This record gives sequence, C-alpha cells and structure tokens, in this order.
Amino acid sequence: MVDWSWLDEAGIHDIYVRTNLVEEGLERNTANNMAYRQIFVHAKPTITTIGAANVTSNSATLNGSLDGLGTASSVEFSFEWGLHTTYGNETTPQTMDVTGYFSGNLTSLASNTTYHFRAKAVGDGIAYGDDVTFTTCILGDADMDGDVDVFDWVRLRSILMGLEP
Ligand SMILES: [Ca+2]
Ligand SMILES: [Ca+2]
Repeated sequence: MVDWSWLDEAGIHDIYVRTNLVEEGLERNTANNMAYRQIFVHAKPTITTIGAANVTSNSATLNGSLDGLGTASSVEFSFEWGLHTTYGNETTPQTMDVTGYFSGNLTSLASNTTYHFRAKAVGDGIAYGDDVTFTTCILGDADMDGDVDVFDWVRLRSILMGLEP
C-alpha cells in the first residue's frame, strides 16, 4: 500500500508558496511499492544592473550582466524602465544560456529627463538587479555640459564644419 499521507502536510505547502524555491516531488519505488518524498531546490538567476551608456537627448543603451543561471538551463533577460522605480516598461526579453553581458536599447526618450531601470532575469524564479538611473541630455547641448548657450553653437558649428568629431 502506497502511503500518500504526506501530500496533505500543510507545512510543506506553506514553504513552497512563501519562497517559490522549494518544490515537492514524488518518487515511487516499484520494488517495494513505496513512495518517497523528494525536495527539489530551485535557484534563481543572479544578475547585475551595470549602467547606461551612449546617452543622448532621446536614446540610451542599458547594460547588465547575467552572473549565474541558477538551476535553469536558459534565462530570459530584459530591462524594466520608466520614470519611477515602478518602471512600467520592459525591453523585449532575450534568451541566454550562458553567463555574460547583455544590453538593451531605448529610443524616443524625452530630453533632460531622469529614467530608472533595472535588469531582470527569468529562470527558476525571477531575479532583479539594483535600480540605476540616467539622465538624457538637453536638446542642443552639443558640449554636454548641462546647459544650452553660445558655446554649444560654437561646438555645433565646428562639428558641422568637420573641425571636431
Ligand atoms: Ca552646453
Ligand atoms: Ca555651457
């Protein structure tokens, strides 16, 4: 007679719901017709929000790294981003099956605006990197010193004439 009584143990079910890291399994030994309880440990991916690069008045590249896959064989990574730490936007998820750097491009941003973002990885559980901010440039701020004045026009003129990169 197989003993199924452990399936009703409320305490184990509570652990699963609370942490989402431990899962119950059942192995049936056909030799003696007994069932054995198994516990599978699920490890979330580990991930880092590195920062933003190539920030212009309306675009930026977001960088992050997948430091560990956890117990998943592949991980879907993306970036959550927005004006606040509630984010509200997410880049298209991409699949990674090895650790390494990844990036996402944002376009059509508002100028002179601070954005929040964090890396996200979905494997055996969901992992988030720390919140990082960047501020888009002021439109017309050619020398990127935070204001628009006559020096920006001088710089813009030099760029257009091919005297400066
Ligand atoms: Ca300027
Ligand atoms: Ca200036």
